[in-house]
Amino acid sequence: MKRFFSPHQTGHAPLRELNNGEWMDFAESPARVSSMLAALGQCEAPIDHGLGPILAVHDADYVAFLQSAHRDWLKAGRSGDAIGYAFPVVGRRKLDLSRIDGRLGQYGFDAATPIASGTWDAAYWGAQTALSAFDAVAGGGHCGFALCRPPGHHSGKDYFGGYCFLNNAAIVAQRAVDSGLGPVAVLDVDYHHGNGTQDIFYERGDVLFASIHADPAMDYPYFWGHADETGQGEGEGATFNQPLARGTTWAGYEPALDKALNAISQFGAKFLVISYGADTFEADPISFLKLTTQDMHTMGQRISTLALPCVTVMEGGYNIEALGSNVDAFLSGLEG
Ligand code: Q9C
Ligand code: ZN
Repeated sequence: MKRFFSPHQTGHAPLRELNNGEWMDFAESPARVSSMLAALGQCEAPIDHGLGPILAVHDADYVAFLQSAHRDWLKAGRSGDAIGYAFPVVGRRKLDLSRIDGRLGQYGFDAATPIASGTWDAAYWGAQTALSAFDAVAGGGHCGFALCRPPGHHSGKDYFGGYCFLNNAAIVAQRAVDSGLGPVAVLDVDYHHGNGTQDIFYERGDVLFASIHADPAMDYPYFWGHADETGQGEGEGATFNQPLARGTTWAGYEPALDKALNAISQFGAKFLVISYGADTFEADPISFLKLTTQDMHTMGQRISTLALPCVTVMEGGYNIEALGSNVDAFLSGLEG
């Protein structure tokens, strides 16, 4: 399986995040990359596909915001990482605001996703990494892995949040549709619900979004990922959420995975995008499912029975010591 990574992606290095009312060290740290590279070995550098495939998913004004956000923050006389504090819960609409604090609220949905000086460059190259993994599969490979960082699945067409800025999984899924390789299924097995991916395809019948995640009644992102969200209009029935209780082990995870895989087969998917998060691991510092490294391997094996061409994009996973082994276990299972 070809693997892709760009060193630009370590340039995103916020210092701290707001967690449960206190500052804590930023969990989605560049050290995650070292752990993964140590386990995976050499990765190929991505090819630059430009902004085109990013703009096929994200709005131009949002991309422009990301490009200048940290500079705008410094221009306003601030230092350190940009973080918003005012959010338009009611009546969000397109406003052309100049004040950075207004813009952070306009485009961000949480206060846990700081923007640092290297954020845009890292997110841009993360998307290029995903697109290069897609090329490897579209060109005849069976599976490709994109070591994306920052992750992407919480990001929607015009918003960031949950450590995510560009939705790498959606960018690949859209690219597959545009290349005539659909219908496409996105299988999201990160601990958290992939609300951005769900939102992007919610009214579309050509992309299935199937997700297994911690019950949002208890965990971030709270407002999305509930079982009654099933899609709308042309997309009715093409969103499939399976929330799990905190503490769920493989015994509870496996039947949910089987249901998701059945749904993907029923849908008639011809191409698979996997949003893989290792934060389902039993010793993840911010998460509460109980999968072992061996379970990651079994999960990969199960998914491989679909026998679909697939691109795996990296999402979360915050136990730095075990991260590389968990990713490696999953990918070796997927390779069969
Ligand atoms: N006290 C991903 O795994 N922080 N994002 C939650 C709970 C945000 C996770 C704070 C977690 C985002 C890609
Ligand atoms: Zn996650």
